[in-house]
Amino acid sequence: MLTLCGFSASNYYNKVKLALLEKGLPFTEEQAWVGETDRSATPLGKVPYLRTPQGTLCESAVMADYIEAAHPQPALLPADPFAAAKVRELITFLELHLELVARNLYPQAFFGGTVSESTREKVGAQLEKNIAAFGRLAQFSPCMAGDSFTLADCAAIVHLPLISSATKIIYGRDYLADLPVREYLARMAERPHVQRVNADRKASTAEMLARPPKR
Ligand SMILES: N[C@@H](CCC(=O)N[C@@H](CS)C(=O)NCC(=O)O)C(=O)O
Repeated sequence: MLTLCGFSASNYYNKVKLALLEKGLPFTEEQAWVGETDRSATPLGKVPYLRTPQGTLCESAVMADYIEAAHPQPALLPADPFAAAKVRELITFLELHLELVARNLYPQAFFGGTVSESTREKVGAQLEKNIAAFGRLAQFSPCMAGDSFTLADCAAIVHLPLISSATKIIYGRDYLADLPVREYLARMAERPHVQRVNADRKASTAEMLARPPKR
């Protein structure tokens, strides 16, 4: 049995949770807020982490690969090595060049902090460039990597809304507006497991924001 540890407001947690749900695998959830994680499982204190019968794993990409290799059906990666690499290319691009860059805005966008003017400018320019490049890789037809639902969709469904919201809040404009992201997310939200992840996310976000501030 697998245990996914972390909390449902986290986009990286939800990427793995969606993959588990779409694969129909039994798993349990163990709530661990940032600051309350098992450091033997996640040395940087990040979530998610995964308990498996053989031991623990951190880093969501590693978990997704492990889950896919241990439970190949239903497949969330194409069997063809090149097609599978194209799926991973989209995930890496989304996380390294979009989400991790936009993450610099989250303290102000979502947590009542402030980001400096120079960060605001630098991140804005990087996002503009990286999102245009992402638009040349992403297919949205109807899924991220073409016809089939893959791990790239598990990533896009959880990361893209955050990038839209953060840029809307900080720059007054959704930097993803030129791509068919809204239509894509609406299409994906027809899937029952996406609805479950989104409902859990809302409940967990409310719980997170109601927690007493860290000292
Ligand atoms: N590369 C990591 C990123 C995970 C990540 O950044 N998680 C956030 C929550 S969404 C976190 O734990 N932040 C707390 C921290 O970095 O200390 C992964 O893919 O699992």
